[in-house]
Amino acid sequence: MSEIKRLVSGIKPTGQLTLGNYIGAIKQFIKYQDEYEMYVFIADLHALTLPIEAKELRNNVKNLIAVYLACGLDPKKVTLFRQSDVPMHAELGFIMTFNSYIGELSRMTQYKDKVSKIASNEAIPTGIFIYPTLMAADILLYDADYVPVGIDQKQHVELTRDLAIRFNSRYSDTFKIPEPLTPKIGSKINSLSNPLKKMSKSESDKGTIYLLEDLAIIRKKIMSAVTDSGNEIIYDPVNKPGISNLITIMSALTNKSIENVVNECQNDNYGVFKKKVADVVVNELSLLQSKVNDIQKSGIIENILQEGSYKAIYEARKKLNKVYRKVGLR
Ligand code: AQP
Repeated sequence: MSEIKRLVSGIKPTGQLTLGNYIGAIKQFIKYQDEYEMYVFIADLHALTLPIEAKELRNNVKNLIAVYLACGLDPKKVTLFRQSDVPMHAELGFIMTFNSYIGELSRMTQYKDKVSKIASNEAIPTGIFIYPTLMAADILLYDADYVPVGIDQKQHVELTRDLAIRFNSRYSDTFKIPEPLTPKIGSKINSLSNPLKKMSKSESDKGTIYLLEDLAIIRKKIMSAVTDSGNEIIYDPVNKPGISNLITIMSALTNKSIENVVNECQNDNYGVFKKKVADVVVNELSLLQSKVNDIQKSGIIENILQEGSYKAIYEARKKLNKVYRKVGLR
């Protein structure tokens, strides 16, 4: 009998969750929970990478866990926890930082991207440089076989592999080498106002759909999404990124292939198609929002997090003890 594979993933509570997080990550988690053993966490330590108000962080954490549950993550199947409740993440993160090289961290596209957004007269926070080593620790603590990520995070899983291989060869076999698992459709949902750019929760603009925002505003954002020249529903991400992004959203939310979506809508113009996309998104998010509301009122969240953290601590401690023995700290 083949052993059940293990998946680890998390989302950082840096802001309100977006449709990109939903399609690229959460919907995938729901799909995988019946097939794999899963550890899903709220990456609250990662949320400190850039300055954030304590009150806002607390609020984001509360919303994130409620969204996880409302989307159908089942705490009986998935170990669901808050990263900072399991101190081994920070401890192994420290070891991983010392196991990394400045050159490889400087090559991370996300780092270069984040630095490029900081004004030249402003200081660059160290966090945006070293957070991939914490991410490596998040993954390696649990012997993950797979890490479900959107395209933007794939490079960090590759770095994790490099760090694990380096540690294993320096000290002896300690870590499982994980692989990224990227969804076929929706691994990068782009901004509605700039379809060449990823939809991100920290970039608050009219191109981002937030899962918990007013449904009328969501509809308006989709209806005013930037589209391309022409008026035909054609999937061509290079030459027609705007309409292709909307087709991807439609495909991911209806579970239809890109070809099916395009065939079904071939007689639509952009306006008609946008309305159909808006209907699908609003319908899905309206259900989600009412479930989130119920969950937040129910008071079950803290218990679920506590139970999840016990399980995670048990696993993480075993791995960290092993690491400490190998490097000479025990
Ligand atoms: N636009 C996206 N399309 C597809 N997948 C996405 N993910 C994020 N944005 C998109 C996936 O969501 C998971 C959690 O991401 P995260 O919040 O931990 O980090 P991130 O990728 O940096 O997300 P954001 O929204 O862009 O956050 P900020 O703005 O704070 O940097 C990951 O699997 C990610 O791939």
